[in-house]
Amino acid sequence: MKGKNRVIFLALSLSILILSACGGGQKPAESTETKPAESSTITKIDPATAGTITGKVNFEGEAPKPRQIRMDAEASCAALHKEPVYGEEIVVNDNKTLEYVFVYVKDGLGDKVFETPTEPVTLDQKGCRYHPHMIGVQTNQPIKILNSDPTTHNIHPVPANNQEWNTSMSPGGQPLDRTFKREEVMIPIKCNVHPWMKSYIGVLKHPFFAVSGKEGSFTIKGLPPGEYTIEAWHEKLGTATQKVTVGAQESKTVDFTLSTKTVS
Ligand SMILES: [Cu+2]
Repeated sequence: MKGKNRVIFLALSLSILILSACGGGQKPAESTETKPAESSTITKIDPATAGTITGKVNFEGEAPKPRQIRMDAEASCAALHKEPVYGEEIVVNDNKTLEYVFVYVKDGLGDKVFETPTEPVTLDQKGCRYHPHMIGVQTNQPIKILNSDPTTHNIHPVPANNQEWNTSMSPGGQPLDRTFKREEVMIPIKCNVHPWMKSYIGVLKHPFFAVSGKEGSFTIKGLPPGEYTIEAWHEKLGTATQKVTVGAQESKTVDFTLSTKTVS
């Protein structure tokens, strides 16, 4: 390399080095953590304008035969049941609707911030099962986890967007208090001791969600007027979405249909 070229080459190399040192590093991962809101920014639910969405989640097709759970591997669990126990992954009600569908406002609330409830949602381990099978909470809302069984459980959420943890809970021990900081639909929960134990927790930044019940119905109350996308999420049958406009004090019906064909 000749004199002048060499100088240019050296200068270029130097600037690349400086650039890499200053700005070439990895950007910190963008955090979607929800901090407890300042009271001044909280959107208060106004009962004079709040709307409601109610509906049902219908099941189409032939209901799969309920799967019997065998607890023989753990005598202390089996001893807690006189009747057969069935899986809750697909529960088709007598009226051909589905239980345990998480229905929530997926889109339409913009940047609105809602108060974090201080009241915990309880998740119990009873009869070597989770009760209830599915819950919803807001980000940073406490979840109170109980062990009502005479056996040890090891509760283990397996989130994709939140902190993973697992904790052993012995019989008669203190309840656990836990929170999730980020939105996630849904977090699977398992027990490291009993492979048949499974539940789901939906975590949202707002209070507009519900879990369909024994009649397959759900109610989402207190919605500010607006245009919303509502999603129904089922652990085996996939999701369905619908758009709905809710006016002041309006009550809208949104029904969903899921089948073994809707699995996405
Ligand atoms: Cu367990």
